[in-house]
Amino acid sequence: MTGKLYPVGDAASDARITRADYLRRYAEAATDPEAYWMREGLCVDWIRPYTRAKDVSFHEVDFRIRWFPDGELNLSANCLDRHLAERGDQVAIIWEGDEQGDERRISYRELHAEVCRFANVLKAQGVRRSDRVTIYLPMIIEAAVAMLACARVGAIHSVVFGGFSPDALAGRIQGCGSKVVVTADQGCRGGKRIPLKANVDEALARCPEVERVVVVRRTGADVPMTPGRDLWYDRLVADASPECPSEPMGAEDPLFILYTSGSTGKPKGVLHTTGGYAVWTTSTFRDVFDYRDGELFWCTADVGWVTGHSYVVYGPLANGATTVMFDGVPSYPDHGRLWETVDRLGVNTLYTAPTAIRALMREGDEWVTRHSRRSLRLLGSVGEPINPEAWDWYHRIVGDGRCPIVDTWWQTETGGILISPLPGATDLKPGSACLPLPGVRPVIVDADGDELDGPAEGNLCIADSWPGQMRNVWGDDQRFFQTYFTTYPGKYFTGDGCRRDADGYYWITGRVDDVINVSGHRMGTAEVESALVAHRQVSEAAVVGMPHDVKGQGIYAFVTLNAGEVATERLRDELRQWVRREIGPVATPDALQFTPALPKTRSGKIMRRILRKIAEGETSGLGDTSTLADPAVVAQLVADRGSA
Ligand code: 6R9
Repeated sequence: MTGKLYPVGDAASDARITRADYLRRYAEAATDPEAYWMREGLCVDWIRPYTRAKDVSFHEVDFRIRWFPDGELNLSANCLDRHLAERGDQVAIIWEGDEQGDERRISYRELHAEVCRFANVLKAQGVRRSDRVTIYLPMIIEAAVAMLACARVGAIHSVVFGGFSPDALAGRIQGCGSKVVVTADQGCRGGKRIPLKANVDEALARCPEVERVVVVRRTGADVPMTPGRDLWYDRLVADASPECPSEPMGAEDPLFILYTSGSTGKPKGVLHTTGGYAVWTTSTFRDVFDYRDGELFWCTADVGWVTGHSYVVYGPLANGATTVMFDGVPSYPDHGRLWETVDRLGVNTLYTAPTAIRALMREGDEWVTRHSRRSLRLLGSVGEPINPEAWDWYHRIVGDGRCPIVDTWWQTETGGILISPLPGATDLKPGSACLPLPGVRPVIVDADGDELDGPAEGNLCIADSWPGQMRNVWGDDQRFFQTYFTTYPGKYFTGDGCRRDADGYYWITGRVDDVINVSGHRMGTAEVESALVAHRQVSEAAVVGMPHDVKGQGIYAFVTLNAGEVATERLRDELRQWVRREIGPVATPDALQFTPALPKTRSGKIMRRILRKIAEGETSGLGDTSTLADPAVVAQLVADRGSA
């Protein structure tokens, strides 16, 4: 199957990159990467020009990933200062609140001044180059300000999603040793309040190293302030100077840490550095979204995820775009929210996740068609595979069949988009992320690590580096190499399965490791399991993904209780709430099945393959169960399935 084809057609007529351009650039980047990147690197402004582009080896003996290594730049200056002369009065960010029509606009000049003020605040609080700052904020302009202020003074930001629990927050603060936390009194989501400051207070009971908490007033709620530790953002900023020179940063100096779930252990602190990340987000934003001056770009992701870093903040601002920050949800106050907002603001590109598309599709076309959506030119999708039905609805109903869809495949680790159509260059196939960007070399390997040619299905690796690649796991060099470069030596392993069709198009089939993709958010099965076993009545837990109509994947937990404990409906609810509190709402199990035992091999390994099948409801073809220590366990699991 190669899928239905949507030819480029009209989109090509005024596109900046045509098919011929794409093919030429792809070939150049493949044959002479050094020359290609020496030129492409100039999409950002350098304080000190680099004299070479690429310095990389994926092999253990001389392992290194360095891009533009002797260059110096500042990403905050690239996002702000360099636009002041030409577009100082242009709106940089439109903030759209949780309540429909609650808007705030900030120009490049104003944003520059605000970032300088907050950068001076950080310095006054003792923050220096390479210090870590944890940002735990809602989707408000101050979140972008805090990120850019860190980048300006050379501090490393670690943004933690506002939906994470105090526990998860504490782990991430300790993980990178932040001494400063930036938060808000409360957040607002779908009409509800999120107690951000209270969560910070709870987390900090376990983080004695934190010296300062800067609190933004979002709702004006009365929150307790710890004297000597907690300070109000507005007071600090009001007294600070609106001028702050940006630190010249080495291209390989760290820019940020972002924690993400892996298949084992605690979440990893993915480390990105300055130069390569700047070049990758700047150039991919420009090319994939074919951004034109004066347009309005809306990525609905939260800054707590990598998509928010790269395509709400850095990519758009480095390009001098106007970017929308949305502090609400697509279902509030009703299911027409996105389209009402698209019309009211005049959005040209909408970039969102399949889970949101599927949820809205379920509510019926009326919510969409009662709004004009005439401003839309391009639609984007990210975070998980988009099923062809949802793609078709997005294209036909939301885009009235006029707007190309860019289905962009990438990861926290990749910094920015790697595989995606270009709107004027690529014929589209619903459900396929299509083709690699110039400089990206995907390869499909089989279980033995052999590269497969032509049409094939297997594990997705990337054969060579690109500038936006992560550089390390914070505080654990071994884990970086071990996680990504040992499964298939000499290649970066993505953790995704993938098919390549006869036209060379890539179809991502989902994770092949123990990561579950819930509504486009990564959850490690190990994290949910350790939360469950922390409950005093639980003995063992195994967690797998299950198909879910809206979320893509849901979380299915198998739980065994301690001797003497009784499985009840109440305990099932309690355990689901427990996980929600321990990690956050995204981790709440959708199904929880009590079982007297888990299926294990004789060496004691849980056979997840079998649990996955049971969670999928595929109880007939369970495959070979003869290696199990106790095959009777499986019959019991199947019999009890309905109870979850
Ligand atoms: C950007 C982001 C990464 C994982 C990735 C893959 C899945 C992302 C996708 C996609 C199919 C797409 N994924 N985009 N799968 N088609 N267009 O989501 O980063 O949170 O690190 O998740 O998401 O499985 O490996 P992250």
